[in-house]
Amino acid sequence: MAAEPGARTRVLLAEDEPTVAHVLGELISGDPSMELVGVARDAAEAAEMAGRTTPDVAVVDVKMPGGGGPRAAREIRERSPGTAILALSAYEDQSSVLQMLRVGAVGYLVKGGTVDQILEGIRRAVRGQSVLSAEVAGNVVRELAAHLARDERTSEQVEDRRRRVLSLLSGGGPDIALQPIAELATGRVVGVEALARFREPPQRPDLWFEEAAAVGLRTELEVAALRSALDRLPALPSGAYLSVNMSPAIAAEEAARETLAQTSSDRVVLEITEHAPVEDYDVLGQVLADVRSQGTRLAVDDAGAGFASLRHILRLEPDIIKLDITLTRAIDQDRARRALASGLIAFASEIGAAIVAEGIETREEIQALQDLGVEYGQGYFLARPAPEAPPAALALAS
Ligand code: G
Ligand code: MN
Repeated sequence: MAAEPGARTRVLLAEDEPTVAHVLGELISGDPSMELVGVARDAAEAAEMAGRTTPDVAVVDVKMPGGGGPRAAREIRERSPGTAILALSAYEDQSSVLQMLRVGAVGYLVKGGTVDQILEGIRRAVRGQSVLSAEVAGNVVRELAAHLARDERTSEQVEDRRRRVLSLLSGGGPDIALQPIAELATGRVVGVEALARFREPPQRPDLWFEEAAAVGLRTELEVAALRSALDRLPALPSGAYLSVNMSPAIAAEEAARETLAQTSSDRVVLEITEHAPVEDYDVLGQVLADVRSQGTRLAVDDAGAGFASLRHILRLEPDIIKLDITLTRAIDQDRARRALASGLIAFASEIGAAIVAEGIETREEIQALQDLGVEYGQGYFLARPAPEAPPAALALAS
């Protein structure tokens, strides 16, 4: 609801961490166009204060006690329907963001944003404009934009998505395509990556996983994909390993741990993407230690593309480092890519890891990679992902 011209924007802060509450409180009271009407420490208190003070904006921590941000947001809306709710989080947690939006938050701020970003976020919320933190990762922004664009976020739509994911799961999960990983010098197939494929829209695997996450079924979908992938192991050329994908957040989930415990072996490589942040290295480390003790090797996927590269790789101590497709692309024509790749290659040999280059599309890229000392690769130039398992060796026609 728009404040009257000249009137100060009345802001309620719902935040249980005292230091954050203090800093934000100071920030809001210090701005001449704003007035802090209260600071609530849990969801129930936030609802009560909102009912009493009917603020223009409520800034709500997504992880607060007493049912968390989503409960606080829901109850604030009930007691004070004119209040615009802004979710506040310590990190880019996609599922909390989506939950908050579903119960009616108009936007999202990341703690640690600049003073200006936070104040501007509050001003935009009161003008009825959507608020997106600049720090929210790209895929989250896409999801958010889609959500905010919909005026009516009906529970029917959520139910419909959920049903589609559940129906895929009850049908045995996604299809699997197999793409060989070959020794570049000989074409010998050393491994095969299993990739999830979807016949139904949105078809793109990343979008399917995002949709599943939005309806609380991400773990289920990842585990289904993992199981379907592991089923293909007997079809592989003898001696080739099966490389399966998993996001770091899922690795610690009970269902994933069970599947891994049942199927880990020295013919399995677990690829952990570098695109997603790792929230707890200790937990992830323990899970990975368990599967590695059964012979499973560990690969860092998409290296050079995402989060905290070297620190991440260093902590996971992988057996294999997969160079991201964006580093391989036209590497023969680009010194900067060669420099970055050669840094990663030196680092890999330092820690005793093998390098696999992803996304090779030309002979020239293979040559440049070999000149840099890369032994293994995969990509359309070698073979596209296909439903059937590849042969034991690829013909690298010259
Ligand atoms: O995140 P991950 O590296 O596991 O994903 C690999 C994706 O890249 C798969 O969807 C696969 O189909 C695709 N892919 C594999 N090889 C190539 C390639 O040579 N070029 C392009 N553009 N994509 C590829
Ligand atoms: Mn992968």
